[in-house]
Amino acid sequence: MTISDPAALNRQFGRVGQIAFEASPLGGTVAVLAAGGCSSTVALQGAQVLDWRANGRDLVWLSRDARLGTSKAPRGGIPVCWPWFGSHPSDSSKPSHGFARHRTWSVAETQSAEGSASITLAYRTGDDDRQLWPHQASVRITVSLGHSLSLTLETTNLGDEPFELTEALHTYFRVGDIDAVRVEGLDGRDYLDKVENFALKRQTGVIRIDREVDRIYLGDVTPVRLVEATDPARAIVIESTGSRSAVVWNPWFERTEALGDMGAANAFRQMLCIETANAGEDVVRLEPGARHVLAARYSAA
Ligand code: TA6
Repeated sequence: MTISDPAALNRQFGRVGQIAFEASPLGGTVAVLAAGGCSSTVALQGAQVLDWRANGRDLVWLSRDARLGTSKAPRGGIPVCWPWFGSHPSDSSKPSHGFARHRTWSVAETQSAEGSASITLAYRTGDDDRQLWPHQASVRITVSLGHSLSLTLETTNLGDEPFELTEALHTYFRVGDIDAVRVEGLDGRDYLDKVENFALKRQTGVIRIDREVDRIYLGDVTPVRLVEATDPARAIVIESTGSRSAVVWNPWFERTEALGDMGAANAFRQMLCIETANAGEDVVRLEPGARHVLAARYSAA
């Protein structure tokens, strides 16, 4: 049984001054991590990181309409897309980005040391998931806060048959102004342009956002740097392992309106998703008993 009562979680997993469980004003239970002057909030719903504050800055964007405990995952933070990324490969009636972001995860363990704190949340597929995905698996995510924020997403095949997995850490970074943003590190990479029906294209130079951008970059995608021209010294560096794809997404005007949960018509100006993924042709095949680990580390200058 999943324990989500904050008092019970604090007794079992709380770490004085570093990890506390609370009833969130958004609804639902969250863990608040504090370490080395940084903080981060992780919801049990979807194991979704809701914020990350470091060097006095809010680095992760969350819609002002975000709520926990509804049938929709909060827009923003770091949703976990699992066990498929985007539309289901053969049945578009199934939920976008899989079902893990809609489930309540259990707390498996917490750790703390001077300057660092981490929490591991776990989910095991069950009867409720069978119609959506006919496999058995366990998934664990460890969110570690210190000088950087790290997420490690580990999938184990608990069934008797192999399965294919796509997934992503769908990180919404907060930016000052989208017009001043550039993304470095993907020059020369091929990408699938979702805005143009998955046309295969090649990136030349840095990425600038001046329209709807929805791309799956393929191949060697680490490290990637998110830089703002107004303050180039304060870049965010994204390093990944277990990934051969990265997604860059900004919905721009029309998609923002269509989404309906971005909080404001111009909210897209303050966010950019850079997602560490196994997506596109980067599909993971897991044999019975096998394990795959996808990990991202975010460091803010
Ligand atoms: O990662 C980019 C993307 O797959 C886009 O195509 C976009 O629609 C977005 O994720 C958000 O998906 P959601 O299901 O959260 O509305």
